[in-house]
Amino acid sequence: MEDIITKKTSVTTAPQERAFLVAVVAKESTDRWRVEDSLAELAQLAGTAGVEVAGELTQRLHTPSKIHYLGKGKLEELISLKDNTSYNVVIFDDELSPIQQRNLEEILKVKVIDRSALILDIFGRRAKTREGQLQVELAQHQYLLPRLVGQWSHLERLGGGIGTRGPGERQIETDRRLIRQKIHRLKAQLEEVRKHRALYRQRRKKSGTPVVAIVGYTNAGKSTLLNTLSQADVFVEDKLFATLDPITRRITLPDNHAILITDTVGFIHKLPPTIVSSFRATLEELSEADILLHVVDLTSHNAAEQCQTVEDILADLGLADKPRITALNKIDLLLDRDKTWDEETAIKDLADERAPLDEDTVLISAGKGWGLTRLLELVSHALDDISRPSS
Ligand SMILES: Nc1nc2c(ncn2[C@@H]2O[C@H](COP(=O)(O)OP(=O)(O)OP(=O)(O)O)[C@@H](O)[C@H]2O)c(=O)[nH]1
Ligand SMILES: [Mg+2]
Repeated sequence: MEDIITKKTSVTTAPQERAFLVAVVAKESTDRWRVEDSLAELAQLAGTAGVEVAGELTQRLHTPSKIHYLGKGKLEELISLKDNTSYNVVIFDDELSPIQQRNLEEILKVKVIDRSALILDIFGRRAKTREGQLQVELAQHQYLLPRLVGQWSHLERLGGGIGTRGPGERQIETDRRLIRQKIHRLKAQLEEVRKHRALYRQRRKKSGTPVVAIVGYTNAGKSTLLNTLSQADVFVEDKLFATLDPITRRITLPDNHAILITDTVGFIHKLPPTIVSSFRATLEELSEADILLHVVDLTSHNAAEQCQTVEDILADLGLADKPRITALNKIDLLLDRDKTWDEETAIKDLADERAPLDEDTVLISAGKGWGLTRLLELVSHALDDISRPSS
């Protein structure tokens, strides 16, 4: 059982994996991400998982094929590229159906995984606390359950022969039952974690200290901001999903009021649905917050798409109407390197140059500590608005 789980949700068991990345642009898709950008991000995810990228390929299709996902010609191209690029795993940018995955593995004769499995693999390595580990395990098992069917008939077809059919089918049932039992147990354990968190939040609420939750795309600088604001020592890294577990610190605003500020898991384009449902305990921290502080990496050329992705996920979580402050981060990287800038001129120059900022948006550099006074003023104002709602 463990073997199957590892095979389906881990990409880095072999010594060095060389991945070929594949994306299909469906003509009817309403996704605002350009396929090149989505693939570049997939490469970044592969890098975070320690996988080398051997090459990439895209195809425009009306709808992806239900059998092989790719069209026939592209599939042949992919096979012909194997010798030159020596890839030993293929990663698809969309979630594959169990049948597509199995068929592709049979034709390509290498491991085939999808973006969801890759993200689950990274989450698996990043989870440090019991809560994080339970949530990732739940997501992995939920991802795995519908994929078991292919697993055994795949083995049968490779092994073939008399007598394999019956036991194989019985084996699927046994494995499915075991996985369902495991999902059931994980859910029960997570329910305990949720209750504990809820109790803790209740106590926090009684104390009357407002809570601000930092949200944003992965690698936007959320943990860096928490560190700078609270002199905390949260792990920061230029890789994806450095943070999985929520962490809360107490800080004092310029108006001398105390607030609690929480840093949580980042979001990403095509975040696997099993992650969203499994991370309920963690994500409930967001729904309990008084204000969401959305940190955006202004230097990313996909800043707009990243913002939209975060907003879409927040809307899915029912948080679209939660009071929001937006902090456009990493402005230090946008400045002329030959000049020495101070905080005030840096912000003024950028604000003049960029589109006018609305009253809930600030320019900051979490790394350099720029713009944070203004940011905390906005937090104070927003909290005042909440405690004194306009009639
Ligand atoms: N130059 C510059 N780099 C920054 C700034 N803020 C964050 N970074 C860098 O951006 C990278 C990601 O920062 P994190 O704070 O780990 O980002 P995060 O949003 O917590 O990311 P996840 O936990 O992975 O979702 C790190 O290499 C940081 O040093 C900034 O204001 N300026
Ligand atoms: Mg972080």
